[in-house]
Amino acid sequence: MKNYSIARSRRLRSTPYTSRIEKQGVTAYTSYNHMLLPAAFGSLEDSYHHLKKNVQVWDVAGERQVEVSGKDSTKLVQLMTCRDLSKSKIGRCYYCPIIDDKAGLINDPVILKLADDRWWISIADSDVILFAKGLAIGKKFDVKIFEPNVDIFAVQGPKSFKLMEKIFGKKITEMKFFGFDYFEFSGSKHLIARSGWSKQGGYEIYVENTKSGLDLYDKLFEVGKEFDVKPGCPNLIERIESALLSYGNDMDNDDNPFECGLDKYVNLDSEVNFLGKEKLKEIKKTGISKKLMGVVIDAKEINVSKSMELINEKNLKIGELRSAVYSPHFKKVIGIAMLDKPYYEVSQGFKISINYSTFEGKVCDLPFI
Ligand code: THG
Repeated sequence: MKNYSIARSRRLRSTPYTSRIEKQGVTAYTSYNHMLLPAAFGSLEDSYHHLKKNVQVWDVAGERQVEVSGKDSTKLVQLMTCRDLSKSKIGRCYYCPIIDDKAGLINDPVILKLADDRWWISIADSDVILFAKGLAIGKKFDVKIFEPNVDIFAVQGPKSFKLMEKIFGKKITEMKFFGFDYFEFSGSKHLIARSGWSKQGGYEIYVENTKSGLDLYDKLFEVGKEFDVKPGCPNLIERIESALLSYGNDMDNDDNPFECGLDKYVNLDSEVNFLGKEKLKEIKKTGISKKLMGVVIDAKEINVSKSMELINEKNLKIGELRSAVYSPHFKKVIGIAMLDKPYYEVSQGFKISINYSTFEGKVCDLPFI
């Protein structure tokens, strides 16, 4: 496949880390929230093995924040998500589907409660800020909504704990999963969360003071030599093996949280008010007509740049493949697919055409085990 360069402009924003990762060997970008998001540093498979064994530093500044503050901020944030935030605590992160009145997914952010009247919505790739502003205007809410200057970088991998301990001391290793706290580095306090878009463990640093953040970025590479630290980015192989969903790839506004297996983050029995609540109750009663499932395909290679049809033995379309990659662990192509009812059953077989050849595959549960 021929590779094309991507044209830079103000619309496709650089991050404070761009000049660094370009010196460090980034080889591919994607775009995320109108910003550059690194997609590869050479071989995906080499990065995957390295991430599972060591530690990497990722420029994920594309995970932009939508800050909502003011008297009605909690009401607005709750209105946008089907997850009950009434018992949420300051200093915690919450993975929350954001849905519209038809229960269609708008985004699947991590929401941080900074104060009783101040929230950060750490968004996936869609313009949540416009949705939030529209709702606030329509509801006449007393809120301030804006995109603050926050540029996240992540430290991911099993050795991230030892590396971060060298800089911040033991306290940082005691933080619980999805907790956050403030840690001092070169004269600035940084919000650091135990989170990240991999299942290999690690942290995300929400950098507000760019100068100090860049010093910390450099320090991690200096101190990290003994842990074989490398630059990296969300890894397609690792994230599919770990079944971390990607908004815009695996699901979008035409899918609801039940169809995407996000049932855990839907609370219909509490008193809280959110968009799409009645619709979700109705869907719960009548049932879903499609479901996101895992698939395993007897192939060695795949490149998904649009939905690919899954066909049964009668040549009927039974679903569509939305993300896939060759997995060195399973030694097959694995993927995430939306299967139509009644085909969303484990062991359901299908055929798929990849580069004009036909391959056999099977449906399986998510996460893959
Ligand atoms: N970190 C931050 N912001 C983000 C992402 C992130 N915004 C965009 C995108 N990633 C949002 N999507 C996800 C998807 C999954 C998770 C986090 C963000 C995740 N899920 C855990 C899991 O599936 O095991 C646990 C969630 C829970 O149960 O609370 O971590 O990565 N800042």
